[in-house]
Amino acid sequence: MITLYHHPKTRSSRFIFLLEELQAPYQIKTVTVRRGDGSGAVDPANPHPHGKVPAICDDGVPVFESSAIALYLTDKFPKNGLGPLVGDAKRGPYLSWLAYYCGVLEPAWTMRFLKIDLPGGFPGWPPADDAMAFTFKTLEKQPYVLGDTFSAADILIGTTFAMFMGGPTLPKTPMLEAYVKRVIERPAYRRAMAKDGD
Ligand SMILES: N[C@@H](CCC(=O)N[C@@H](CS)C(=O)NCC(=O)O)C(=O)O
Repeated sequence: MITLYHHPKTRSSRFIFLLEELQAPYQIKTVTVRRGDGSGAVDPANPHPHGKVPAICDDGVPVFESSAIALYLTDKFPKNGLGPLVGDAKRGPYLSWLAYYCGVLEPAWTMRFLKIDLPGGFPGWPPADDAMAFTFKTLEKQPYVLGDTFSAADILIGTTFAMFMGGPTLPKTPMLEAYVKRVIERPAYRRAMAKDGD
């Protein structure tokens, strides 16, 4: 049984979405987190080393960081094909997009959001415009980041786009709108939102 350590309307919400897609046995444990406004506190029940969400426990074994959790869950519950397995030609692209999401897209967007720039660029990731250009180019030629196959990588990327599209860091374009629609119109997303909490 998977326990998802969750706080409503945060990065852990999309793991309810993924667990619903996977039809995995899971329970949600709602925990407190520190909020940007200084309220809230780390919950001692949360196994995440920094008290963040998401984290999961699988029979007592903790897993943290969104990309690691996505990979762990799609490997463990493969029947609905949410993540290409070892031996599948799409395994490499899948791992790349999971890592790219957390290691490139998130930091690049965060710097842009905070209006922080370095003259020579950042040492570990490209400028936000380059990362977005690559992502958009991929989605212009195919419905999902892996091609025709919806995967957990789209859960991470599509739900982030859904949240920020039209804001200062992400334009609202017909292509992006169509992608977000494909992701959030899935029945598992609706079920997840009903379980997300306030
Ligand atoms: N890199 C982490 C980020 C997790 C994260 O920052 N989560 C936020 C909620 S969206 C959080 O727990 N904030 C509370 C805190 O920073 O203590 C991941 O993707 O899993």
